[in-house]
Amino acid sequence: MQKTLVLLKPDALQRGLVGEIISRLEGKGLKIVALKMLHMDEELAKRHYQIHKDKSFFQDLVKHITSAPIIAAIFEGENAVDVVRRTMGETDPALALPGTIRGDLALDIGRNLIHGSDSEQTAEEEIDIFFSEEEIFHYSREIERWITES
Ligand code: IDP
Ligand code: MG
Repeated sequence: MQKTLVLLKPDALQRGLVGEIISRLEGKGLKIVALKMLHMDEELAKRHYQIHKDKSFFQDLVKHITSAPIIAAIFEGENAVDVVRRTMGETDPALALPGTIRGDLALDIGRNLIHGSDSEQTAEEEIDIFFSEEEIFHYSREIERWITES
């Protein structure tokens, strides 16, 4: 089953939106298989966002993500990577559709609440950065057959 990394950025915690955001992803049917709170340091932030290292917003992004604690989670489910991305909405909350997390709860591209891996490959790499094997749970849910047909 596909896994994807989700980060609730410092703005999500500061604004008291952790429950709301996790609830939306949980309600969709995705399964939480890892969850923790941490304060990212500069090294971890630069590693996680290395693909953006030459972008104009890189310094601000690193500064924001390291400014206060975050929540890191792994969600599992059929097409989890794309499902999370679509539930998050567009990167720029001003363009994100109503009904999405960013569309409903955010205004500014630098305060867009949530990170979600953008491909299966990226998800695997990002999960490795944030979680050890022992922190990832393997369990079944009785309700699964009411969420997924096969
Ligand atoms: P994503 O979070 O939707 O995957 P990315 O393009 O991977 O978006 O960018 C990573 C993060 O960098 C975004 O979530 C956002 O916080 C920030 N960011 C992206 N583009 C801009 C920009 O043009 N100005 C300011 N911040 C940006
Ligand atoms: Mg991205």
